[in-house]
Amino acid sequence: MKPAMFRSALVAALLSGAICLPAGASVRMGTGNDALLGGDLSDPQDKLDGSGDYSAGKTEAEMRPAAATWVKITCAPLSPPGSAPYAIHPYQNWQNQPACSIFLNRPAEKVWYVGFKDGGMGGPTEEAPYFTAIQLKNAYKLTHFTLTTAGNMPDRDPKSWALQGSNSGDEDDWTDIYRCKASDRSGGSLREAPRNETTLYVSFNSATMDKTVTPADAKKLTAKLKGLKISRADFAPQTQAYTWFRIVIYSCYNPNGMDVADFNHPPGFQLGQLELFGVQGQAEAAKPKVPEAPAQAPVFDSSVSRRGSRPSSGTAT
Ligand SMILES: [Ca+2]
Repeated sequence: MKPAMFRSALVAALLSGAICLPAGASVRMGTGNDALLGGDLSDPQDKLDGSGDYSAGKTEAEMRPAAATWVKITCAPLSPPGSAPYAIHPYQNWQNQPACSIFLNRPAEKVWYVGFKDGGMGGPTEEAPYFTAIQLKNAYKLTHFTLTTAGNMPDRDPKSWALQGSNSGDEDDWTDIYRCKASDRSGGSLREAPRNETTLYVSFNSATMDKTVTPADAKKLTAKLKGLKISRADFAPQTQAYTWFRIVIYSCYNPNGMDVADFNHPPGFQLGQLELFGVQGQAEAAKPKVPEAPAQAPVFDSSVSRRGSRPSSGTAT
């Protein structure tokens, strides 16, 4: 292919959003807890420290961190009632590595882990992905986010994944903000090494940064980037504000399966941290629910919440 043809094919592919930008498009921020930008939407005051026991079999209300400012976290997979309790809600995990870990500011010590065999249903798929979703008190247009890998076992990194927004949190109501469809490391932006690395994904470049992000975020970014230029955005500037955001994982680098060949290295998924940043906006009202059946005399009281039922709608206004 001639260089000009290659360039136009590459531009077309990038514009279509069909492929993940090549490694290097996203900015490396360093490794360890100090690489985080901090003050993100899930914990604006950096009050959470990841301490505490998240392995006990207590209720969600008992285990939610007292300093948490979000409305709600939902996640998958969870262990259905009656099965082995690998993870019974977003704040609990048999190995003290619950879904909420990705908001606890300590990726060097605490990660979200799902073993494919032990509670992971054999691994994430397009039809049944893993996710952690967070509902915030206000709606935001996402301007940038960071992902931090776990400290070991790089093959548990997400391979195909997306960052999505919603104003209902319903299973069928999520919009891609950024999607990575990597088939190998060269197509993704998360690196095998170094571990515990924070990668920044942006909807701006250095020239447009100050008018895109909040003044507080501009200050943090300027300090952390230390003069490093951002040549291009990873995702489109957002016009829609969302109250819900989620990281959804469709595959990891280690293949799916229920076999554990090495008990010191079971196949699974791990993620160290997710930081979300945005400017406050007005959420579109969540779509009204259309009743699926004609209104008849109820045969059961649907107001009674059932254990294991889907999360209820958010409170978007
Ligand atoms: Ca944080």
